[in-house]
Amino acid sequence: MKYKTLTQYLVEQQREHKAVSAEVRLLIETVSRACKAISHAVSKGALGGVLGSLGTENVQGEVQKKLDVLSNEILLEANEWGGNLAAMASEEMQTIHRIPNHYPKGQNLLLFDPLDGSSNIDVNVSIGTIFSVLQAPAEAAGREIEEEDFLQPGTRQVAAGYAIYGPQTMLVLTVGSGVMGFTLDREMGSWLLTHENIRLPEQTAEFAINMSNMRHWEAPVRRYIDECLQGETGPLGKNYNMRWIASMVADVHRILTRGGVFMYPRDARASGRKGKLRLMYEANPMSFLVEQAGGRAIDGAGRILDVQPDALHQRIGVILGSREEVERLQRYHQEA
Ligand code: P6P
Repeated sequence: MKYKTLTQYLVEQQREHKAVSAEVRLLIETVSRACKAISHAVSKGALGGVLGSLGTENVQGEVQKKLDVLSNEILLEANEWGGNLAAMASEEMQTIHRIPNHYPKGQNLLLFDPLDGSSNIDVNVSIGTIFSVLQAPAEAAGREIEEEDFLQPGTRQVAAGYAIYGPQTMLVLTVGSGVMGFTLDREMGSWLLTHENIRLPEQTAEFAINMSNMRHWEAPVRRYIDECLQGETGPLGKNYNMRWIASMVADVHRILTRGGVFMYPRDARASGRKGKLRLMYEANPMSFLVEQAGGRAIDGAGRILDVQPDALHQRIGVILGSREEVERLQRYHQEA
């Protein structure tokens, strides 16, 4: 079977829908090349001397794995020279990364979690890269980009996606015209459009949450999970299955593929009061993808994409996936 390549898809989007400027097309192609390099490094594992920790902590206070830092460096180096970026921001860096003056600059802002789920690296479980593309605000023209220029609600994203480094390496992408899945053909080095117009099933019988945090959950989350656990004899009238990979990219990819609801809600812990996941480069790109596939994404009572950020690394509660389940959870939060 002949598959369309990522470049063909992006050129068509640029030509037909004007949803993609030449700058954004080049940016996505550059990010996809960086993800190929990260996939290559990840797949070497112990043979590449890239497993294990560096003994340092990132801005989140999390132990940095060698591959976290390597993946971050790959993305920075790949994107600095392209001329289509004004600046970048990463989970691994405290401050924004401006484009060096000897390179041309563009209008886009790129945010990424270079290697999400990295606690799974050393145990050979799927991990991924998450990215989000915003446009520099018009008032930033002629001046240096500041952190505040990144603080835009998720509805302003012009593109978002993730690469998942699993049994296959895939790139799942939206430019606002639905969600497309590309599988990496390692022999050709091409991203091939194997999953066109991914649609997230509106109903599900599968939830994903870290059950060990149950005692910390807020009432609406507790109510929903209790009802799921009651199975077909309970108010939801069906038996539910549970999955938790502890790698957001892998959990979200499963949900985009077969439905489900992913939950990392805020909770009563000091560390969980605002949630664990980061708004700008985890929740927003994943919410854009999920909504483009027909799903929903909320932080409790409200839509994640509407949240006005007030800090680059701010955290947020995340509930996303099959429309019917997420709308039920939103009702439970509103009734609380
Ligand atoms: P826990 C990985 O560290 C991550 O940021 C997400 O990819 C994942 O969904 C979550 O944290 C797992 O958290 O508390 O279950 O280990």
